[in-house]
Amino acid sequence: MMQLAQLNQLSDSEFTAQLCALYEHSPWVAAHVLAQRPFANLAALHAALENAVHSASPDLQLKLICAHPELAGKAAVSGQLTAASTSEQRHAGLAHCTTQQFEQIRELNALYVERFRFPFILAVKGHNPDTVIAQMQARVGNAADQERTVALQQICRIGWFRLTDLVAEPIADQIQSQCVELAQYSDLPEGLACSYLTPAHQATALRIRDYMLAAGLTVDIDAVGNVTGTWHSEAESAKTLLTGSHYDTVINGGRYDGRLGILLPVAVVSRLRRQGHRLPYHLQIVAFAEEEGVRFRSTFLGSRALTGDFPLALLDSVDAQGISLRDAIIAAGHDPQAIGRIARDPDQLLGFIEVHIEQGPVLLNEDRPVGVVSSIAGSVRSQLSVTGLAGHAGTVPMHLRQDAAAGVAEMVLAVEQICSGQSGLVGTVGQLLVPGGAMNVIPGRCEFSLDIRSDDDAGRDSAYERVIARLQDIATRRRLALTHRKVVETSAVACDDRLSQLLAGSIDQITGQAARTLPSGAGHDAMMMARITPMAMLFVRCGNGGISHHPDESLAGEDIDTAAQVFSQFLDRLACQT
Ligand code: HGY
Ligand code: MN
Ligand code: MN
Repeated sequence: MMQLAQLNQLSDSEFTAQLCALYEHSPWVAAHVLAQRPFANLAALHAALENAVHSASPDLQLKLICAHPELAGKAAVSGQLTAASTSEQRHAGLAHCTTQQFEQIRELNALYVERFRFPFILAVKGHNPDTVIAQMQARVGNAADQERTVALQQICRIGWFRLTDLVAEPIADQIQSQCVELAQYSDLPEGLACSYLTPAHQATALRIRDYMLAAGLTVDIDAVGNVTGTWHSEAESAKTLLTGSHYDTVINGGRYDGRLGILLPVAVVSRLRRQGHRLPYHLQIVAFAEEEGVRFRSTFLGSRALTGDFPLALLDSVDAQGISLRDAIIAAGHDPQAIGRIARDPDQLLGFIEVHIEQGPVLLNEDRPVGVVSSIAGSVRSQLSVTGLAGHAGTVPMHLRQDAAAGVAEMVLAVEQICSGQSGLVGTVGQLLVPGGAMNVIPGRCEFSLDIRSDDDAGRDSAYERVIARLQDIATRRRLALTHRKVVETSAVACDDRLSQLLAGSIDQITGQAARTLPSGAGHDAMMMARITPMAMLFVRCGNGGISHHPDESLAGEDIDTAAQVFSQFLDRLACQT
């Protein structure tokens, strides 16, 4: 593969010649971006090529669309396809489909061309004859302008897959630009919010699927929206090592939380495969669809589907718009009835390893790029509601008020005071709301959240009881009613010694420094996976004081490089023990 740096140096004619196969018989696309060199990363080059396609005249766009062959069509039968199309159609099984499939595709091609006067275009990577036929059947009824848009989008996807097969870039550049690209899919006009199964979340899943396909993985999106890429071992009966992290985010979050743990394994596997590397076990990278608990206040939905304890009772819970979890899953095109089939067989697993940003300052303060997680703090999270008496802000004397918000304000300070008094204990009120509040009305109701964590379960549980008791005292004294409901309760989890030692040995070898072991105050999918298989976690240093769950979350390229080398070394060390 050519390095992007080399491509940037080529003469104009060599550059155009190198990229002429990306867009079928249409070298003008590559020529169009010549003047924009040098490209900082592959994503920037692809964005420029995509812009060349979308900004071309309608005539030129139609010419580009018509330059494409039919799928399993006459050109394929007569061997007239370009090398790239030949390979793509062969990998999708179109050169060996059954007579019936072939006949169906031929009929659908004819119907499609008769309707639209241009060929049906699909990036067939990851497809098979049946899914190609399903796509043709789904699209043949579209409106003409819609199909023209889809055809150009598919042409750009084909171009991107071909580009990633042709040109390589430094792993840190790839991961950084993919984190930037995924952060563009947001529920917000500004900043990153990717809540479970929103349109932004679904677009993120499809882009992660494409990253996995480009890395040569077999990809599946399951009934709760987890995107799983598998690198199959040649030993069919081999066990599976799971890795991955979540792709949903908090509101106004950072671009690395969760995503690094998906993109780094994908990038490492892509390079290992191209180097002809083989593993004696299957490697599955899981992009978990829901970990943060933002939309339905239930965390770890993605990983709990794999561990077989997805909270089915929650399917009737509703989000802030009154949409049930069940309806959100169905609206995203998934089948709630199929959730039970996602559970993994623990006997088939070697373990689970999660790569994640530290989300704290320890590695930064000790000038270490990576560390091994010793344990993950457990947490108890509750939704609380305080009811007082609404009234006129101007007429009710202060001593007669039952002000719900004033009561909660005192309660928040009580949480802070109790949780400040015990090492390793933290307490947070992250949400606080006066439903339907108005400036001139004494709050009759106030809702808030409570998140208490510690790496010591007993200490956390006793702190939680003391907090609730204190909140009740405050409510009683203020003639308020307090209700509270636990929504999450996860015990602290120790990481597996054997896998952690393999990680530590990999860190020693790659960094030349004895590995630092540290606890995680943040929760992670790994704590769910620990219920069915041994797990370990690799922490990667964060910049900006270690800030996270914030747009200033940051990660240095050299630390991505180090983490990728450690991850790769870990895979090999595990292989030696398998
Ligand atoms: O809240 C947490 O610890 C994680 O970021 N979901
Ligand atoms: Mn998080
Ligand atoms: Mn996370």
